[in-house]
Amino acid sequence: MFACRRYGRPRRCIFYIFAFVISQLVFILILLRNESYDDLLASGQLHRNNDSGKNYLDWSEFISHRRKGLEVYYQYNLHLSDTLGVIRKLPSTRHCSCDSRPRNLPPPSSCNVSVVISFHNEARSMLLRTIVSLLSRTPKEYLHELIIVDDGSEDVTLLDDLRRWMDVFLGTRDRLGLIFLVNQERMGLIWSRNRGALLASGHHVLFLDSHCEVNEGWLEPLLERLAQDPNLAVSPILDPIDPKTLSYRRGNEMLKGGFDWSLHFHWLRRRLANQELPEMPYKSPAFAGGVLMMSRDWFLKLGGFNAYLKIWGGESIELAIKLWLCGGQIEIVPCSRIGHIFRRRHAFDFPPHLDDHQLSSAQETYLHNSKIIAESWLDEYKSMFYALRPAARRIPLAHTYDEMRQLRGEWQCHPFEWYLRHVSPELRMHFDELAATGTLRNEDRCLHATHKDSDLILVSCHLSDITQWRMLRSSGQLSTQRELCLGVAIGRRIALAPCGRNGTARMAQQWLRRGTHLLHAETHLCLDNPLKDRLELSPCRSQAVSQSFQFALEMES
Ligand code: LR7
Ligand code: MN
Repeated sequence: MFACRRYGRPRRCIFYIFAFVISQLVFILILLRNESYDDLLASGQLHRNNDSGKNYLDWSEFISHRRKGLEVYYQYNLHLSDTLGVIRKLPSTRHCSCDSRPRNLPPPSSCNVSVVISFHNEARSMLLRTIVSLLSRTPKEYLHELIIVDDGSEDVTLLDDLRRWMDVFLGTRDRLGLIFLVNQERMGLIWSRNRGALLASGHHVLFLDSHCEVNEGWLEPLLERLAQDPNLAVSPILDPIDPKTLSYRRGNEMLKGGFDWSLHFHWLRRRLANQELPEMPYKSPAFAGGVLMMSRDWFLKLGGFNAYLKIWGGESIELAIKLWLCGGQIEIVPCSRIGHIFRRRHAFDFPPHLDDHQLSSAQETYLHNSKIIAESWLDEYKSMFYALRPAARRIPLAHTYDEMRQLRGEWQCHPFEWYLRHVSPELRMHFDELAATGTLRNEDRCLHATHKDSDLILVSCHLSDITQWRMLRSSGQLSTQRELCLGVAIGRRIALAPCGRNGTARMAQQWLRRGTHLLHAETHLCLDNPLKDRLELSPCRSQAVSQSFQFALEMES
């Protein structure tokens, strides 16, 4: 002002100063907007943890916009998630040699990735941390696009807010495609992921849960493997994030993925071959859970996730069987690490679709999906599945088996026998070792071991969690899924005890099959149910109905 007065034209001068200040402000704003996330990371702004949500780009505002009255139970520590910040430093969990190894990567023009994240009722802070960890720890040039599917969540403004948030966050970052999809009605995880993959245009497609944090350098080791074999599909090692404390721990690279004859997922121990280092990629009968990456074309040629499956469950097991039998392979790559919150329970409802009162709708959905897998791929071995999951017989399927088996003909896929022989000796061993399996019936009741105190009772065979027994050929032991064996305790009492490996404990647990009788090897007495509610041992009588026990599935001897 003073200067303006001295030069005699105060009004015009004030106008110039005003214009100058405004232009500077606009310039600063543009600069801020254009600051890429790399710059933000470099300036340390994205690493500020535990600062009560006051992160850059209005993180706290974004997460506080949860629709009022929305009370969703997430099955993890929501408060902690909200206060952790948009990104945090993670411990390095992979072997140190992974950091220094030179990577032999093809150019991004021939191997970039589309990431598909489908979510149903995910906490905003959790979803955002998943996305930001991905954007921050993935080489830009290899990340082709991000496809986010809101699968009918209750927080209906989330996706729009996210879109705006990411607009600011990404700034001038070029080339990243962003696709936001909403399922007005919930379609379930399996269809949502297929929907995303169909729209994807990257070379590879990767599926991620909405409560993950990718660790440094997660993508390169996976890409390197896929570049070597286009029919391969890969999984990282999943590092567990504790749902209560959100602490990030190291996942075990000595495990591979597999499943049992009920078609439930299991981890299997692996053994290192001569000269094999634990950090080297290794073959696996199934994926590490549901996180997997493969060529998009190959995924779609195989029909994607089996669209006969509903809502949640089984899709990665189905894809694993399909891949192995139809010319692909699966590898787990220990140098790639992704953190995932393993929740103890489902955080969402399953829509009821049958009126089977014995099963919860979650169990029913899983059983429905498993039945489709069994009918589509297991050939004669499906009897194992039905023996262990008898309730599956009652579940109606909307499609014919021919429709479901169509792909097998088109791709000239191997029979399931091939999978047992070449991919999962563990599953085959279970088959070879078993003399009998499934429910154990005496007249109209089945023998059940209660979960709480492992009491033995005789109950309706339709009980949803009825005990599935396994009788081993070699030892004659009769065990539950919790590795408790049926034996004879003091006073000739029939009781359950931990399965003995050798010696007297094992002797007391040895049974011989004589027709439909179960003969106790040590005492030469037969299992009997004379009062219809309590087991005892008594001299064998060939015609006694109370001594006749049938397994759901009895193998040929
Ligand atoms: O109706 C639904 N719609 C969805 O979009 C139900 C769920 N979802 C979303 C959900 O928000 C989550 O992001 O689907 C994802 C998986 O559901 P979770 O996290 O409730 O279940 P989970 O962790 O037990 O999932 C495992 O099993 C699933 C079976 O269908 C899938 O295979 C998941 O990928 C699998 N997750 C993992 O193995 C963890 C690995 C991290 C990844 C990817
Ligand atoms: Mn999950």
